[in-house]
Amino acid sequence: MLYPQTNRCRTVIDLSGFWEIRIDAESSGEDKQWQNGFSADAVIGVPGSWNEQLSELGLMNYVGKVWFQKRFSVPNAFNHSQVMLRFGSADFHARVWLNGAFIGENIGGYLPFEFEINRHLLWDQENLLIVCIDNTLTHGTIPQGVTCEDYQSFQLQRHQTYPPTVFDFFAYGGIHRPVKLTALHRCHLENIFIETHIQGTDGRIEFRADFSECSESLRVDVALWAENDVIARVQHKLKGSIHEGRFDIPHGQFWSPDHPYLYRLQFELYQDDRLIDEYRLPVGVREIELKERQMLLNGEPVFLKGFGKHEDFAVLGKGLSHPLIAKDFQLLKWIGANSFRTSHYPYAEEVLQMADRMGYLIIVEVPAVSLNLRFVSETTLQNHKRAIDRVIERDRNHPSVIAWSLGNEPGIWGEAESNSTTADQYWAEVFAFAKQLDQTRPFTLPTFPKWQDRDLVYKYCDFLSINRYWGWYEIPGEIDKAGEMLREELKQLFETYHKPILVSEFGADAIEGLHATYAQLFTEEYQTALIEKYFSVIESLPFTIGEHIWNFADFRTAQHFRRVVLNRKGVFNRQREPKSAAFAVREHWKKVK
Ligand code: GCB
Repeated sequence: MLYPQTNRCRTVIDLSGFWEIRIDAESSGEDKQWQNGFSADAVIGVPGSWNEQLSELGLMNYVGKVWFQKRFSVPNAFNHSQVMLRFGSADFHARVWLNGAFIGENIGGYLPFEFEINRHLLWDQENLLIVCIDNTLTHGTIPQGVTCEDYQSFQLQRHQTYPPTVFDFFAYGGIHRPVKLTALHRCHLENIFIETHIQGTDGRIEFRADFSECSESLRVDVALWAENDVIARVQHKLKGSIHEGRFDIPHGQFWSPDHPYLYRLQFELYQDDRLIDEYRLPVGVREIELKERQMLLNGEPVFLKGFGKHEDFAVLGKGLSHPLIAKDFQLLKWIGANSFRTSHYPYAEEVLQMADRMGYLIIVEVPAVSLNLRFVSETTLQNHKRAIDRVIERDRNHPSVIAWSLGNEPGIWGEAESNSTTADQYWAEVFAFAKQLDQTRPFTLPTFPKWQDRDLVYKYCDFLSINRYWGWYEIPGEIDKAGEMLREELKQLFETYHKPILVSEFGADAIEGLHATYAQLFTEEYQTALIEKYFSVIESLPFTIGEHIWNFADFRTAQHFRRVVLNRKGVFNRQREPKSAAFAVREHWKKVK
């Protein structure tokens, strides 16, 4: 599914703005025919989570259904076009009606979905779009949901959070990314797949373009642009709905953090000599490769300096904000990072567009966070595979995406099932499925070493990603010992698997303004010292490929006595102001190549 683009043949209308909502705590909206329209409780800003935005209506910790409605008109010019309605994401389960007719649904909170709406559009009057969103998670969803009874059955009452979650970030609800209408010709480009290769100083772009079913005989022109010039062009008669081709680029410019060079592929579709569709796609030519001890970008070793992040901000929750994305990338530059992981779910497409432009190396994560293997069913497995398929399909053309993470910390509750034959089969199937979808990038799955070096996912990962909290959850206050434990553990893992290792999480909560002359948890000094200790260990080991601090910025979690409203492991606070650690990290990363 292509990202919406306005050009000579496509027109995009953004339905972001004020929508109306009605809370459906009893889940009776459909019986009451709210799909035909309802009297509203309030106005909501879209995109944006409902939680902080409308907390005064009791929505802060709300889990359940909320109905959204929006009226819109379409220009006459849309009349002869195919009209698509696309949601960047809605969390978690969305059911959609247009003018009373059910047009479809989507399950999964972090990926786009779209519907063709021509049959139900009204051309000469206002249209009524209704969306019912339910943010309830279950054992079968990705990510999984949890109940208070689950905590009890595991005798983990003290782990219980409100609202109950199995992961350490807030389960916001709402329409989180823009809702857009696109009008385009019935015969159009549906998807593009890019692969790039490098041989010496020459680059190669291989592409495949998928078209909607078109009966007429059509011509496809594909042009390769560098800056303002077309440097190569191919023209073909379209046979069937798939068109493949390639461009060889002698003495090419390659994409990297230091030189995020983007070519542009321009697809044009002609019927006789009339242009009926076009699409422009930025393309970075680059190659990722793993050796036993290194990650190579365009044949050169690269060391990942960066963070685990979250999509989270005051009032917006997970709602997309262009200024916030721009700010975060400025801070990443300022601090000297070159990389981050989209923990613990795929981020907005706009984030990856920015990463392509600014030269960031991104590990994109599938939203299978804290999978509990006792609760896993065939439905969970199918949903997991579906999420992988959709993430890879959405993000594979971005040069910034250098690896895929298929989840985070399965078996967090220490359930025996996470170390069983069934779990092994589960991971074998998940990794095999993922690897046939993309052979150009490595796969990983961050774990915490609950099973020491016996974690079942290690053998399937191309590189290991280790989340480690020595000096915080374990042996708190003992920074030197934390360093020793980390060193021993990483060496052991490398000796067992001979795969490069990313330390994908480490850090400490720090509340800005808390200070001490001695090692004291929650002070700014402790956070700084612990991060510096981890740096010294990680950088001294020849098989590590990077250090990702947890976290870039403080973020909201469900309520628990361990968290003072937020997880405070950010080196920036939630407003993006630096803590002391940010300055220390900046000084340090200036010296690390
Ligand atoms: C982890 C998780 C992350 C948590 C973090 C913490 O291992 O991957 O989601 O937020 O620890 O701060 O506890």
